[in-house]
Amino acid sequence: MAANDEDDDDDEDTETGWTAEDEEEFRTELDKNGDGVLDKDEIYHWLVPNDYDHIVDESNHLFAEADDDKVSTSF
Ligand SMILES: [Ca+2]
Repeated sequence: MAANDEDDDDDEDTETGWTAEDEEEFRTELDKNGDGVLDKDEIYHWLVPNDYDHIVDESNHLFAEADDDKVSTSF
């Protein structure tokens, strides 16, 4: 086992730990106003994306956990 096996992403910046993909995502998706930092609204949209419905996800999770015979319908 090599000493650096946990970090198998060759593109990762050793100082920041960010990959080129991380930086691209930050610039194009997260930093909406392009000022180089995330303000509270940008952080909120990062943590709670508009295209993800937590209620539906939790409902599906609860039904899956409660459904003993695993015959269920997801929303
Ligand atoms: Ca910003």
